[in-house]
Amino acid sequence: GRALQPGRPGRKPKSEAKSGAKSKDGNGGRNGDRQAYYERLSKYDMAPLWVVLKDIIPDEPKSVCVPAIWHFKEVKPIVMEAGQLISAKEATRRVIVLENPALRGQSRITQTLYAGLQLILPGEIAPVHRHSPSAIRFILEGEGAYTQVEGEKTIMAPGDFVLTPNWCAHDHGNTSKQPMIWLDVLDVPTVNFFETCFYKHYDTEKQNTRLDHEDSLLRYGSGVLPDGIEMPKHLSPIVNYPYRRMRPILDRLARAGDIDPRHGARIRYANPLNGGWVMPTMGAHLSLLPKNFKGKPYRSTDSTIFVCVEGRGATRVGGKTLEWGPRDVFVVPSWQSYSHVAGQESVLFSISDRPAQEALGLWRESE
Ligand code: GTQ
Repeated sequence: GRALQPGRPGRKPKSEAKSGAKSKDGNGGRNGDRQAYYERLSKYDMAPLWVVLKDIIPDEPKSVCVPAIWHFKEVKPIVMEAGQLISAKEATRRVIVLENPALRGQSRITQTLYAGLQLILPGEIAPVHRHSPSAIRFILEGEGAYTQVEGEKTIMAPGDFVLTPNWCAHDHGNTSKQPMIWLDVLDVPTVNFFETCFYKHYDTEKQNTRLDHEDSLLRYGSGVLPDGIEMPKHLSPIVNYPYRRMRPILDRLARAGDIDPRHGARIRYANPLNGGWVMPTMGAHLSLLPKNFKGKPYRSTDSTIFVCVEGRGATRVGGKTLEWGPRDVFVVPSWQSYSHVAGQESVLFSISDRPAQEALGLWRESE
């Protein structure tokens, strides 16, 4: 992993490393003197800034990740094979990690986010645990499996967006008759960057269900709030934002002509307590691209993971054309201009670390 970090101090400088110690450097022999000096510095765990300055402080972001797409049709059979090899119980979570091709071996799809395809077969239980990384699930296929988050059970369907915030106990189970596959996105690389990860295993398989399906959606997502209760406001109390409830809102926006030239008719998943992002580290959108949509180019500093929910289209990014259809997952790197086109009406889900960048005053966008 380390070797991939650009400009890590201690790396041999490109320009001077190979010029050797003698005076044929067109620099009056100073390169040799410098090299000897760098070696002396190194013994004290010190290094010259001027050699790495352009790498550690580039003029603009140069993402180390690359645009990539996972076509569901291709990867589903391979994900299903895992179901023959290991149980959800033995694996704890039976997940196939999506690794950015430029970040292989690092369990990440972007520098800050982890993504994976989780498979749970009929009758299986993924036992209860909790951890500091926050998770979201975006349901790709299957219907009727559940997740429980801090005692609230939610039954999931394709397109549902489910939150498992930092340190909330969660277990999954499939009481339906079909396999279920969903996309997990976690802020694992971010949490590990700060070296703040904790994990707790429980001895019981399932947590006791205290709250019914959609309790939090009805309680907090109906335009009212329980009066007089104190609760943390930095994250959304809603466990599941069901597709069945979100999809008609996109139609309303599109019909009213509320269509962004870059993003289409787009909603932002919001925390009903303050209107902010659903979590401090990850934020998500759902957008409808009308038939024959030709999006204007856009870029922003948050590398973004997309999922096609409905329709078919393509995204141009970094000289590549990513052609997507239902349940395909693709990723757009930081500060690379992209544009969407869709021949038929399409729906895209997207998620990124934008809330974290905004909280730190770092986020930028441009045309
Ligand atoms: O469902 O709890 O993809 O703990 C990775 C770690 C899913 C989960 C992942 C996890 C989970």
